[in-house]
Order: sequence, then C-alpha cells, then structure tokens
Amino acid sequence: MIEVHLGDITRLQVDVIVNAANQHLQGGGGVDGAIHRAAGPGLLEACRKIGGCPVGEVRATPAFSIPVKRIYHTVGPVWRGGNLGEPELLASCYRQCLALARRENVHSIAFPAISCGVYDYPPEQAVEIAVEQVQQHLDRDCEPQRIVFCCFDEAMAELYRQQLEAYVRR
Ligand code: AR6
Repeated sequence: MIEVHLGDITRLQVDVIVNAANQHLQGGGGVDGAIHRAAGPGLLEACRKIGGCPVGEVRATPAFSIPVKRIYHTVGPVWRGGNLGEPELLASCYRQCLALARRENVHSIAFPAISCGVYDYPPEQAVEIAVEQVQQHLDRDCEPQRIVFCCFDEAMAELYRQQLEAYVRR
C-alpha cells in the first residue's frame, strides 16, 4: 500500500522514517533539521559515530525521542542540471532504503521528498523517480507493506498523487 501524507514526517506512526541528510551526517535544515530537533541530541552523536554517508547510500540509526524504530539517513544528489548522474543517484537512495528495510523486516516506512528542498531537484522529475522505484520494489516484494510519501506542502502531495495515478494507468 502506498500513501501520500501531508505533514511533518516526525509525527508519523511508522516503523522507519527516512531523513534527507547530507554527506557529513551532521544535521542541517529542512527535514534533516526537523528530525534532529525531534529526536534530540543523541541522534547527532549516533550520526557522528557513523562518520558520513556517500550520495545515493543509506545509514541507519536509532530514533531516540521520535516514536519510530529506526531512522534511515540517505543523501540525495544536489541538482546540477541532470547530466551528472542525479537521476541514478536519487533512484539509488530509494532502492537502498527499501532494500535495507527489507533486510530489517520493516513493515512501514515514510519518505520525504529527497533532494526537493535545498538540493533543488525539480520536483516533478524527483517524484517520478520516487514513485517508479517504490512501485518496482512492490512489484517484486510485499514488504515493507506500507510506504508513505510524506509531503510538506499540498503542491508536492498533488504531484505524488498524479504520478501514482499515471503509473497505475501505464
Ligand atoms: N517533514 C516532511 N517533509 C519536510 C519537512 C518535515 N518536517 N521539512 C521539510 N520537508 P530538504 P534536500 C520537505 O531541503 O533537498 C538539509 O540541510 C521539504 O519541503 O529538507 O534533500 C540537509 O542537511 C522538501 O520538499 O532536503 C542537507 O544538507 C523535502 O522535505 C540538505 O538539506 C526535502 O527538502 C538536503 O536537501
């Protein structure tokens, strides 16, 4: 089941929330800032111990004060025009998060719109990749059985709804 949710990802009742982090895993603005504020200082310490994460990959931590089981920190690409591997790197973020969720027996996971804020990825193209990767995963595998696209504004939520409908009609 795929859901589109409008609101703050730190308030969702899921097993795992995904963070749109940076390579240093040292916190930042946007959804990263919101997750660190809600989780408390233990999260920064856990991230510092991991030391960093390459673009397109994922690292997991406990969730501290956020009532989910785990936080997956993935690093989306900065949009530099689209010819520097951005689509493949963004797809890799979704693929690696879903593969890790599968290995960790996660039943529900929520994604923010990775790279669509500070990293400036064109939202329509990012949403197309996100939906495609999630649908391809669910075509092969039934877990995680609940996948939530968590959007911070209605325009982004509408893009996901349209893309999900378009994918189903293909
Ligand atoms: N819940 C859900 N979505 C949110 C929230 C929230 N609480 N807050 C923002 N968004 P961004 P990026 C949406 O900039 O582009 C950080 O500084 C937001 O509206 O958070 O991958 C990191 O440390 C947008 O649609 O992530 C990195 O340096 C989406 O989340 C850098 O930003 C992603 O926006 C990563 O940039």
